[in-house]
Amino acid sequence: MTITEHPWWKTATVYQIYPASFKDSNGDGIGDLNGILSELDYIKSIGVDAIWVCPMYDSPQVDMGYDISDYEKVYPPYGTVADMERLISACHQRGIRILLDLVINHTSDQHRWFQESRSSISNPKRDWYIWRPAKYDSDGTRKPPNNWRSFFGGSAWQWDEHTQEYYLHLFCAEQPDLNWENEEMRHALYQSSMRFWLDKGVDGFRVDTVNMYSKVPGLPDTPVTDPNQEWQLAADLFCNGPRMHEFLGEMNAILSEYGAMTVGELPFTKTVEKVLKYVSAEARQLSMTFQFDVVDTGFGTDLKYDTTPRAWKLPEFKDAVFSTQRLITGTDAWTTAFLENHDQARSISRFGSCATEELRSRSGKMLALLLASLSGTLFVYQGQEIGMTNAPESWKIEEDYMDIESRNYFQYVVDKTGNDPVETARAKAALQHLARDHARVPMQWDSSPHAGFTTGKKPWMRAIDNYTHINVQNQTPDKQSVLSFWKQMLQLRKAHQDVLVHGDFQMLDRENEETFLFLKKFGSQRALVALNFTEHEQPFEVPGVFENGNAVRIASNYDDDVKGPLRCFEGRIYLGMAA
Ligand code: TEU
Ligand code: CA
Repeated sequence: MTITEHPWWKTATVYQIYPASFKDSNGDGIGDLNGILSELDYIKSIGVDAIWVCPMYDSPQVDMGYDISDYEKVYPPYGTVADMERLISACHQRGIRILLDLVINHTSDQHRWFQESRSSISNPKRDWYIWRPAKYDSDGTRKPPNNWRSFFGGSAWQWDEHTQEYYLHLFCAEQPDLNWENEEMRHALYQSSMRFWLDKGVDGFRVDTVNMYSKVPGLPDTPVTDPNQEWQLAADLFCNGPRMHEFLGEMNAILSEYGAMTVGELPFTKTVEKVLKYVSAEARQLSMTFQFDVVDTGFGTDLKYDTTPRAWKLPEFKDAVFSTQRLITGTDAWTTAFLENHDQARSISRFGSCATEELRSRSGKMLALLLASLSGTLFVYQGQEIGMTNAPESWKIEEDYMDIESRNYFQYVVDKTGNDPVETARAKAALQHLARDHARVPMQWDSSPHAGFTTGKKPWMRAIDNYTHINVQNQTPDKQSVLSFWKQMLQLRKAHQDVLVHGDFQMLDRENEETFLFLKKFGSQRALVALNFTEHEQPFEVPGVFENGNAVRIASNYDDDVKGPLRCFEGRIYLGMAA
């Protein structure tokens, strides 16, 4: 099959699983592969077509498995390679495809390649990572090779006493960046991380930080954008480097032998021209990418958590949606739709409301309706289908938050401000609103202790107390639940896939700060989507986009078919022919 005919993944909905927090099968408090296996029928019942399993490889878990020490082994608390083989075939038996997470910008510092690389300057694998000598100030103080900041704070360079050089780590010091300039390394990497699992039958990969493999030659300093900080965000120098497309071409040659699909994470890439180089079918690089425009809404511009809750207005959100939707208009490219993943706080808490149970349920359904009507491959994150929320304000950063990014940021603010109460309270509010932790809590299965996630005494991370009423068991038989609504929306999306999955997106009310109206177009088919992002009634009339004004309301998160104003967090889809 050529990539331009309709491959399976275009109309697919993918369900993302975070192994540590999905389901614990043996009571040790850590989710595992057998836990996933035991819930495949549940996953199937939602109506999804594929799962994406976050890193389940062997790892010291400094960054929750994004620090891989062996691509060909499974992290023992999660299970074994044989368990993975069983999971792959159990998925396939049910007609579910399975994607793994391909994390190849860096490895763990415990990977044997890095152990060899750091053992001496003359080791044959020395050049498999990015080593540089120190720079020295006029007063003889040792300095890293450049001023780049790591994503998790501090310099992106780590001094190695043993060989007296620095190595580069864009993420934490335990995640050294691989040197993609070294061809031998690349081929060993493709073999170990890709072929090993493709040979076992996986259907594709979510590709971590896919645009950072090629860095700007010479690794120069980045211009100082924030003079108050020693280390600067250097994204323009380590994203989308000159050899990126050559490397992806090499990878694609292997992936296409297996017909594998890829979805690459494409941060810091905003212009359509740049994105199209990754996702146009003709370019043969990646099947699709995750753009960050939508999930970055409300982030601080330099530091993500340097912000306050809800520091955004609806037009910005709409522009972000538009920038991902427009990728397929008049091109051969493909796109994705998502509001959550393991790096994002919960969408209801960010874009809806959980002030009351009624508001949570209403806004959760409105967001489901939005996602179901966007073009591209749809990704749903575990717990999103039952409308899980952020952890409450009562949670303590030092005790209940586990993510290295959250903890490092909070510590940075404490240190920088001398523990200033106003500044630390602001940082805490930002984390309560945006931290990655909110997605990483135990999945809420039922109202038994720890949300039914584990039968053990203590989960690795605390469950959110609202599991007593927000859980799979409650919502499954309840026709009015967020879960039941998601199931309906996924069916509706399939039933109208031309216009909902493949249609061109046109924004109708950009300046409106309360409602979001857009049109989807496919041939002469039209779908009008109307969403109220507030608790208050908002004026609305079906605009003159349909032939003879004829349109059928095919979906809503309210039962009665009212034509007038949009009620509290109401969402509607109307279908008709072009005027
Ligand atoms: O995230 C990479 C990524 O693009 C970061 O810039 C992201 O914005 C980060 O989470 C900062 O908030 C991937 C994984 O999804 C993430 O979980 C890992 O921590 C990271 O790569 C390192 O492998
Ligand atoms: Ca377990």
